Amino acid sequence: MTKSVFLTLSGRTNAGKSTLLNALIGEKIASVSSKPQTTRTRITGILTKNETQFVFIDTPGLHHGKTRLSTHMMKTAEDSASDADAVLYVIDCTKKLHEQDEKMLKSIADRKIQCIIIVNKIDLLQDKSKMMPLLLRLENDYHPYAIIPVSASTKDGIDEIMKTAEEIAQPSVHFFPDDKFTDQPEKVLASEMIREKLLRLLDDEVPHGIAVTVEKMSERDDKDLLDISAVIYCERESHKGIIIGKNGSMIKKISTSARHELEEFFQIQVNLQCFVKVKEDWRNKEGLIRSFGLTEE
Ligand SMILES: Nc1nc2c(ncn2[C@@H]2O[C@H](COP(=O)(O)OP(=O)(O)OP(=O)(O)O)[C@@H](O)[C@H]2O)c(=O)[nH]1
Ligand SMILES: [Mg+2]
Repeated sequence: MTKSVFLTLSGRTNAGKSTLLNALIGEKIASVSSKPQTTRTRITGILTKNETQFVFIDTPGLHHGKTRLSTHMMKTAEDSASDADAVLYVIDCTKKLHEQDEKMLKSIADRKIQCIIIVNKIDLLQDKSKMMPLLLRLENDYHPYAIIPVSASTKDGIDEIMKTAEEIAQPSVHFFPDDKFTDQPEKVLASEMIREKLLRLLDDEVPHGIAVTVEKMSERDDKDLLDISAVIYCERESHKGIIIGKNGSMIKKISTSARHELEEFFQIQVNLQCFVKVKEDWRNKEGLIRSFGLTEE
């Protein structure tokens, strides 16, 4: 008999949800960076082990944002929680519990959604007993199904999450082919890999105003080469200058780093062309947000 379980990854921005998704799936499908608000849409990671199919849904982190894009991101995060069999609520154990954590955990408990609290980044704690007060408080205040301390970076505790997810799985058909590990189209995966490099290599001022679309992705007939052409959108001429860099040095660095990851992921040589264009204030323009694929409609 086959089984399946849907789990939504929820939590504050930077808690490590996307790192955890990649660790659970064993493939890098979600962008990770030290900058807040890295994830913008929901990303599904799929893992089929024997009879059970695990579907993990990564969501944009909770934050206080003012743009329309932020509003969409928060709606995506909130809607995703109610769609799943359980929520994996991710907390960074090196930070104090945030008011947004408390609100969200309470709302999950009130809605009787099964909650597994993941206390992440334990590799950063010298003294593990330091997290005891946090664990006790979480247990007392929210009565979750389980609390699991993990390190998404070192994969410590990942097995425990899988075991707990297995307990929740219900008899059901598999909703995805057993060999599939994400529902993201290849063009979206590629644009996210490029956006991740931009987030990592650029200063704080620019990254939030960036969107990347892959316009073309095709394999040559005569050789093993994948041509990818991408457009990087930013909000200001001055940002365009920063992205391109002196004599094109920054865009070259970004392209090279993205190309390496694309080649590893798609297992083929890649010819990557990146163009930079300015679209002012796109994060407040509904039509543009939609054209970048950042809404669910
Ligand atoms: N030391 C350590 N760092 C971690 C761990 N998990 C994530 N990080 C780091 O934390 C930062 C944020 O990780 P992400 O996975 O992008 O966080 P996120 O929750 O998806 O963030 P948003 O997409 O903005 O909501 C990155 O720099 C990660 O490398 C961990 O277990 N240990
Ligand atoms: Mg993320």
